[in-house]
Order: sequence, then structure tokens, then C-alpha cells
Amino acid sequence: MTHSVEHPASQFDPTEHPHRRRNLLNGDWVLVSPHRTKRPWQGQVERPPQENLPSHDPSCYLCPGNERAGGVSNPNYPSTFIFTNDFAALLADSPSHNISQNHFFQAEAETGTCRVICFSPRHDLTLAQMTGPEIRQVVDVWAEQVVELGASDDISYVQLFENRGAMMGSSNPHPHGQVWANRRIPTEPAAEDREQRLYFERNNQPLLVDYLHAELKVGERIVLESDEWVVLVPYWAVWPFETLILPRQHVLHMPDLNDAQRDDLALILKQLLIRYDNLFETSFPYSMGWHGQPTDGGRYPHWQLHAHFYPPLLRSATVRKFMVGYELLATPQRDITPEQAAARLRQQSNIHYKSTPG
Ligand code: H2U
Ligand code: ZN
Repeated sequence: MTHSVEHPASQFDPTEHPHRRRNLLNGDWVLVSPHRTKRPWQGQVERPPQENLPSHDPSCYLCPGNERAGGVSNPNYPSTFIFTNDFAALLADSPSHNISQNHFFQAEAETGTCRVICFSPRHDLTLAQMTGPEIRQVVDVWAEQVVELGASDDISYVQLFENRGAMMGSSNPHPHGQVWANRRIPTEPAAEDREQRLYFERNNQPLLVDYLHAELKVGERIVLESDEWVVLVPYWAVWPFETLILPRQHVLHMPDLNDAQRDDLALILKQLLIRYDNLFETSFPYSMGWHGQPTDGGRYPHWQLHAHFYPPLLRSATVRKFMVGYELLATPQRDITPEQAAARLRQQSNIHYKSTPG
């Protein structure tokens, strides 16, 4: 038998000592290794995004009036514009027969639809640079998409998301997001449904409502607060500057947001994105998306609407975090603590680094 030396709990310092934290929303664990932040970097350096884009790019398939890859032309849209993805990953009427039901080759036919949402006709803008009322229109479009697509008996989940920046695989700098809606609840919302349901059964309270109260009491992971919303780095964040946006009230999904909550959301989104851009003085790349209750007609009082932001950058505009090796094979790991990340984001100016004074 081997004997390990037990250190008294009082010596544990979460800013120094490796530990793991549990993701309350999906049950996964993340390894936190704060002592590792000092290691040198001689690995891959990314190319910063192209600056000084034109307001209209004749070769962009999302700009107003231009022809898309599928041959259809975009209208001269003045604000937001939604179209069915010309290369949709899900189709409404794909055949459902001929799927083998063998233990070794399990498969299910999946149906649904994919749409692209242009946030603005301006090729050169990002959400961070759009005005509050313009972002509010995007919020309204998000809510409308959940209502419209979720109304179908064939749609159980509507996933709104945005891939921003080439580093996250976005194909085009034109400000845009996507919505994918399908018949079955996908993996991540299904895990969140399970954990929120379990907590509600035990505590008769929505998990994220109680979690927000706990975070507000501690304060150290809070990034931004407004009348209706709170932005925080979750206790279990995997990505260096990952954040969670939570409403103060209990809201099941986007369509339930009232006017004040929507206006306020537009403003806090802009505030967060300005801070993200200021952090490394770059147009900050990320994947973001909304999670709300499923739309299969079930009862989901345990759900709380929220948005996740997953940005890949770690040290600068050109050094990113990789999810490889141990992370792929064992469990995700981070170096900078969520508390340190929240402090860095809080310190950022609320004026965009590109805006000219005056
Ligand atoms: P990104 O969010 O990864 O940039 O995706 C943009 C989507 O736009 C992508 O899913 C679609 C692609 O299939 N697209 C069209 O529907 N029409 C086009 O003309 C080009 C790209
Ligand atoms: Zn464009």
C-alpha cells in the first residue's frame, strides 16, 4: 500500500492548486490547473482577423442584393434577413425507412431545418458595433424563430447560435448567425434538461435561478449586471473567457421575454461584446448560442433560459486554447481560473477600442 500525505483543507488555494469543478448544467467535470499559466508558448499563432472591411462586399453571399452559392439573390434588406441554409444539415422530408436497428449499428433518421440569420445589411459591422435598437431587432428575430419553428409537431428543439470569426469556423465576416431546428432534442440541451429536471425534483426551484443567487452572493465571477440580466463566468467554465448570460427572472425560453428584458438584453450583449473585443484589441471570435426549453409540447418548469459564449482565445489575439490531447481523451482542462477571467473582463473599458473619441 502507498501512503499519500494529506494536506489540511486550510492549505487549499484555488488560485494555486489543481482541482476539478462540476458543470451543474451537463454533469461534466473540468480540471483547473492555475499553476500552469506561467508556461511558455512556442506553438501555433493565429492570424488576426482582417480589419477595415467594406460596408458592402460584392463577393459576399450575405450582403444585400448579392447572389448566394445556391443561385438565389438576397433582397435589398434594410435590417435583418433570414433564409433557409442552401446547404442545410437537416432536411424536413428526408426518408425515415431503411434505418438498421441492429445493436452494433444504431441510427435514427433525423429531420429538421437550418436557417441563416443576417444580423445587419452592413458587411463591416459586428454585434459589438451595432446600436442597441439594431441588436434588439436581432433579439426579436431569435424569439420569432423559436415560435415559428417550434410550432411544428416535428420540431422538439430550436437551437439559435452564432459562429464568429474564422478561428471558430465562420465562413464569412458578414454579421450572421444560424438556427437549426430538429425533431429530437440534441445532446447538449438534453443533458441540461436532465440536470435541471433532477434539481427541480429535489428542490422545487429552477437550478439556474438558485445558481444565479449563489453567484450574486459571492460576486467574484460576475462580469456585468443590468436591471434584467447578469453576465458571469460560470464556476465550471472550460474555455478561458467563457461566459453565461442569465435573466434575473425565471424565463423558460426566448419568446417569453418581455419588452424591457429584450431592450436590456440588447444593451448587455453589446456591453459584453465590447469588453470581449477590448480584451485583446481584436474582433473577438466565439461560438455563442441560446438554450431554452424544448418545443415538443412538454412541461418544462425546471428550465431557465440562458446563453453560452465559448471564445477560443487564451493569451492574445493570436494565441488560442486547443481542446486536444487530455481534453479529448480524458476531461477538459483550463489554466487561468474562472475568477481571474471574470476580473479581466470586468476591468475592460465599456468603450470599444475602435471607436474614435469625440
Ligand atoms: P457559418 O456560421 O459557419 O459562417 O455558416 C454560414 C452558413 O451559410 C453555412 O452553414 C450557409 C452555409 O451552409 N451558406 C448558404 O446557405 N448560402 C450560401 O450562399 C453560402 C453559405
Ligand atoms: Zn456581406
